[in-house]
Amino acid sequence: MEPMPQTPSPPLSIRLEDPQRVPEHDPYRLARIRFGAANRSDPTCPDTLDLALPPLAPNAPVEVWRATEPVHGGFRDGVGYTCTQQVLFGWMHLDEDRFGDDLAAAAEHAYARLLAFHREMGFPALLRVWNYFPRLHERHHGLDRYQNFCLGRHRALERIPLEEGDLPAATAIGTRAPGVLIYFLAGREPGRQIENPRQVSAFHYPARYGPRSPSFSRATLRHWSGGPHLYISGTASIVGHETCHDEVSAQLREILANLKAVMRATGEPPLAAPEAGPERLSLLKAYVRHAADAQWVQAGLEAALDPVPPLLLLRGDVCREDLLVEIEGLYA
Ligand code: 3EB
Repeated sequence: MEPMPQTPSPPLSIRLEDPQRVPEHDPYRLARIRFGAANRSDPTCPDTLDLALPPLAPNAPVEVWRATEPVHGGFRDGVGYTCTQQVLFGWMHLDEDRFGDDLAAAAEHAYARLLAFHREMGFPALLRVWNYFPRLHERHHGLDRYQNFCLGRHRALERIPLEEGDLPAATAIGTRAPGVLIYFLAGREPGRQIENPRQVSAFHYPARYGPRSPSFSRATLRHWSGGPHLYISGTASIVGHETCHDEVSAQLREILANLKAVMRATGEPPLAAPEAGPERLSLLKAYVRHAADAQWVQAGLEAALDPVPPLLLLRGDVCREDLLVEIEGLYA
């Protein structure tokens, strides 16, 4: 009998799922990301991470990355990973005390290791990175910890052959529990980096935001056989390089305009269609500084988007003290 012709699909899906329905083991699972009070990782169970990002709505879902082929994984020199023929998920969970509270040194160490790891594994294209660490606004050596993080990340990145235009999409958010957790998605072939015409590229921010600019692009567009994915970075109420609005609902509207602008900047239908906006995305993750603002974020999204995509509201600190909310998105 001839095999059924299969519709090609991208090598992974990323979805929010009911924790009751997520099995303990799944041979096709790349990642299971849970949200709560503490950071936890287990080298013997490298597909699972617990992040210290408390959900701000009842019945918190789990984020599940599922592959189209069986996954294998392991843990090597501080890096946990899972992979298929086409994609690599990897993470590092660092105890900062080893670095004497020097987050620049910790970030430089983590990035040097992660960058070497995904290349050695044969997945040279870093598509998307998530960075979580505590006490984001605390000051050290004349800089806040987010600026120290940017400095260390920059130092590791400048040692490898990488152009500005190759920087991955990213998220960097403050937690309230110890531990630095960084995880990423890498592939065999690069995606296309997308910038937002409404915003100065983060890697060109002026020095007043820190001695080294944040090393990330606004989004990565990857055409998998089977369809495009757009991985949109954490997006805040920034126009040009400046924070706009001091009220959460106004910041949310600016974020929605930025998300739409990033989609348009791909220049490709259906993402760039004039009528296409964030309601076309398949996942939104909103980080809210003050838990009490979650209701305004939820209400604002419901008023602006029909339908509201699958949404996860998390408590997290955004990297400038005047930013109250930040939203990342996925089109898949
Ligand atoms: C901004 O646009 C908001 O340093 O990796 C968003 C996403 C932000 C990623 C990062 C920072 C980062 O500047 C902050």
